Amino acid sequence: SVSERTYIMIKPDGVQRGLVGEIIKRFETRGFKLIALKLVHATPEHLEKHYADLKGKGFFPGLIKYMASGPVVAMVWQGLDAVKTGRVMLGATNPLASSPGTIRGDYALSVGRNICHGSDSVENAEKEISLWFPEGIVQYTHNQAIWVFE
Ligand code: DAT
Ligand code: MG
Repeated sequence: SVSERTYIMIKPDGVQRGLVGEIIKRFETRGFKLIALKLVHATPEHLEKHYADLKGKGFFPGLIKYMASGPVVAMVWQGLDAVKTGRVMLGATNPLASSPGTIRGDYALSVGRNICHGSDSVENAEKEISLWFPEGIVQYTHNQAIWVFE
C-alpha cells in the first residue's frame, strides 16, 4: 500500500565511503517519503537484536563487529510497496550478483561490505522500525505524494 514503511540503513562502509547522500537521493527522487532519519553508532547488543535471525551463521560475529565499527544512518521510508521496492533498489545481498543500477550493483563488490540494509518483509520492517526508532517517527504531509501516486 501507499503507506507501507521500510527500514533502510546505510552501513558503516557506506558512511565512510561518502555514499550517504547518494543513497538518500535514490529513495528521495524515487518518490518515497522520509519519515525518520538519524546517525547512530550502534552497540553490538543492539545489532545482535537487529540481526537475531542470523545468530548461529558463521559470518555472524564478523557481521556484528563490522556493523559496530562506526556509525550507521538509520532511516524509515514510506510509499507504495516500500519493502519490496527498497530491496530491489538495494540489489542482491551479494554485490557480485546485484544488477547494475542497484545501490549494491553500483557501489559494492563484497557480501561482507555491501553498504546498505533493507527490511525483507512488512512484518520485519515494523519490528526494525520499533527497534531503531523507539521514540517514534515524525508525522507530516508529504506534498509531493499527490504527484507520485494516482
Ligand atoms: P540482506 O542484507 O540482503 O537482507 P541477509 O539478511 O541474508 O541479507 O544477511 C544480512 C547481512 O549479513 C548481509 O547484508 C551481509 C551479511 N551476510 C549475509 N550472507 C553472508 C555471507 N555468506 N558472508 C558474509 N556476510 C554475509
Ligand atoms: Mg536481511
